[in-house]
Amino acid sequence: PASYDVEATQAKWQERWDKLDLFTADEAVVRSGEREKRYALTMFPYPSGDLHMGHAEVMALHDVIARYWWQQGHEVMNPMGWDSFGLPAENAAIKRNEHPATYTYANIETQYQSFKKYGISFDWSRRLHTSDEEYYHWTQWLFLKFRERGLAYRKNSAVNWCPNDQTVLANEQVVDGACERCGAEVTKRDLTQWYFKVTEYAQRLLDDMAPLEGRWPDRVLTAQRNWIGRSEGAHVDFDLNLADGSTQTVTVYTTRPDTLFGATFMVVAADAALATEIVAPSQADALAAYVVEVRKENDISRLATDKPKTGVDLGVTAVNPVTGEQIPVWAADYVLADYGTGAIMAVPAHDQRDLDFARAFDLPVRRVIDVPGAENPEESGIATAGNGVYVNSGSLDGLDDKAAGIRATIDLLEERKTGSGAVNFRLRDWLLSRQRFWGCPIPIIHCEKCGEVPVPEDQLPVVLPELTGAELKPKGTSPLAAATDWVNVDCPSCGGPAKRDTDTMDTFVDSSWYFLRYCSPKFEGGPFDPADVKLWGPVDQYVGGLEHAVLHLLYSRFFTKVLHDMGMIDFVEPFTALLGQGVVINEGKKMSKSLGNGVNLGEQIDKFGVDAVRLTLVFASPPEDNIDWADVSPEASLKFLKRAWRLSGDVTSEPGTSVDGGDVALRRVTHKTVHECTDLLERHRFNVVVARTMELVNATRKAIDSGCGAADPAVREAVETVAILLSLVAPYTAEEMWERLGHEPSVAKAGWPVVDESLLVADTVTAIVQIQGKVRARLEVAPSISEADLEALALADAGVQRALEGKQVRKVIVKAPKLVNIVAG
Ligand code: ANZ
Ligand code: ZN
Repeated sequence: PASYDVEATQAKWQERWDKLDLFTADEAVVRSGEREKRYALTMFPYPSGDLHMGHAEVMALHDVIARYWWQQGHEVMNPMGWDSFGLPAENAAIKRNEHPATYTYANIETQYQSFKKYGISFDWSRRLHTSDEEYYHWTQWLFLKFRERGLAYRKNSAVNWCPNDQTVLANEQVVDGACERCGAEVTKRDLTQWYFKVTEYAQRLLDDMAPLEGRWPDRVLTAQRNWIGRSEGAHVDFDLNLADGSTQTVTVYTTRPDTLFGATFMVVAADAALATEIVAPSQADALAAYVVEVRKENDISRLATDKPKTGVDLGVTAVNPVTGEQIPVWAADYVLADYGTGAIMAVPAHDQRDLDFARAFDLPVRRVIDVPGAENPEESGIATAGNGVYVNSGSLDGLDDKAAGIRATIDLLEERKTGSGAVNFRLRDWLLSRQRFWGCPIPIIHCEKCGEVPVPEDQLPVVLPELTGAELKPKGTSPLAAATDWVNVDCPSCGGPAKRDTDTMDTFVDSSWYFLRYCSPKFEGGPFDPADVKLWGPVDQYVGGLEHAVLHLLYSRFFTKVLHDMGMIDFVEPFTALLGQGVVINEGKKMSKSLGNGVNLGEQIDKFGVDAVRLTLVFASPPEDNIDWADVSPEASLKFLKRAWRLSGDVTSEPGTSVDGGDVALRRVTHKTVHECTDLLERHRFNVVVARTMELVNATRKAIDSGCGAADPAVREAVETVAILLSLVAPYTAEEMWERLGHEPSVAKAGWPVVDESLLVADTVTAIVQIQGKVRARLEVAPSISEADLEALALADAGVQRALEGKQVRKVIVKAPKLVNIVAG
């Protein structure tokens, strides 16, 4: 054909690829040592609609890596599935009055067809859906194993509540005080809920980040580090004198034990049980009224430094363990109940929040560090946090170094047994219960006699009950409770009447181990076959959005460590390398319905074809950067693909023709391109790979039209190289070119071109220009330069012209490309 028919090419190759079955990863060739394994993974989607531009981008980038690995001769496992439980699909289903299952599986089918059309090198034999019974069977099994290890437990506490989604949320799902999913402002509720004990792994989650340095984006590592929030300091015990004459010890956590001599009052989180426990009867009503107000606030506003301080005097005193002074104890919102111990020693001179509080309630301020050049906070109202000389601090007086002060205080506390050095983490346990229908049921039975009883393993999975219509809707308590036949069961332990747990699990539980299931998706003896995970794991390259920096990417690390400790896997980090792509925006703004600036992927594909859309996304920017659809041109991409395609029709030499003796200039361009692209691919500079491919196409076109001509074997070599490079980005065009070049499919397995190093060496030579036998200039010229061109260059050289001033050129002897001899006089 004379022109490139995008539609027909897509249809043709979709059918052929199905038959060719190119990308089913084979354990046998890895076991035999024939090929090295590579595990390429991209985050699986929620089935809450058809694929959109964001999916298209991440898949296009990810596929470059997977396909490059295949070309390099590796056995690549590149699976895909669906994160099919959860709020996005459930909310959408409810809106349409459909059952979440019907809606979810219909969308999965739609997305599956889109994926196939999109031509990603997925291994579909490993397809999984987390909402399938055969999958969530093992989510439940893992929950029970975690519980056996003390890593899943129930407790009552004030939890984050999304009033819109009508369910609790994990801390990680509260972003700036709002629900991560719907943006509604999050409030607090007292509830008994299930937790995973992530805190037990806090230190290891930090330590194991070292090898990820440079392989994961810095901002993800930083986000995780901050989220885990390790700090070093001390626990200090204060004896409280309560209103009824009794005493009680309260421990505070501080990062500045060295300021203990300046602790002039104590503050307890108003909403902590401790406040209500210790409050004097005369202050109890004031506290209760205050707590009602505090509950309405989120943590961010509570900790804000710029807001007026509020609090209630609890009417009790505490003894400062080093000064022996009686100091007042207050309740306030700026101390959080679930951080540290929920109580602080307030050092107003050296902590601004404490100072603001002291000023608001007329509490004493005492400077204990004299910071050179800083005003005394007692007068200035500005707390000082820097290094200085200790004053009013007993045995510390005269020291002038923070670290020494901290060490000395901890020694003092430990000696007197009123405290000790301590490490604190900001990380909280992961709240996993959800009051929603579309999730994995928690496999626990509650028996009045026996308490929590795990569902026996041979009775897993606990399958979701059949509910319909209004029963499915969120109502603040779990919809599963409506299925009374399902809820009421015999206790597996005593046989008495008991009830199933009616909450479902956070969907992030499902996605915390899916990458392991892919290794043996049909395995019936456990969540995965350890031998297969040993073969494929860990994931060599993970590609996806970074909005899950402290959610999925932290939870998966936690699961991996637990499974390692259970002896089921032999690695401790799930994702060896992580690439986070930017987002596709339009006209400078995030695509949204309200702005009406959405770009429909299907329409773009219909208009320009899959390859042009993919190429546009890869070419637009480095993977990490955002892509503004207003700045790119899929039309230009299509034009380029047509240019490339046309080359394949021009080649006249036979496949397999020896390239020896082919045009050296073009060969140099080809080999330099491959050499550079290999390096660019390793560094994920995929946009530059496309640019280099474009240059190679131009050079080849020029060689055909005005250079060595289409019959030169160097032209075939160049066009074959273009096809292989394009196979990473534009698979349809690449296949079509490969076929037109006389090869059997598939170009996906053609193999990466081997670079001839001798063609990479500098492609210039030095020409010497002599006048009367004296060297006057050295010129870098192409080895193929003509005698006439070299003579002209030599005579135009500034140094040569100076030497010739006032003289007449009598004779020029040119020996291209090395020598020009000028005789003048
Ligand atoms: C006395 C002190 C003096 C403090 C000083 C700071 C400066 P990070 O680094 O985030 O761990 N704190 C402890 N528990 C708290 C709670 N539940 N809610 C709010 N604040 C709390 O912070 C530790 C510091 O935050 C602790 O050290 C404590 O104040 C405060 F010049 O103790 B510090
Ligand atoms: Zn029982």
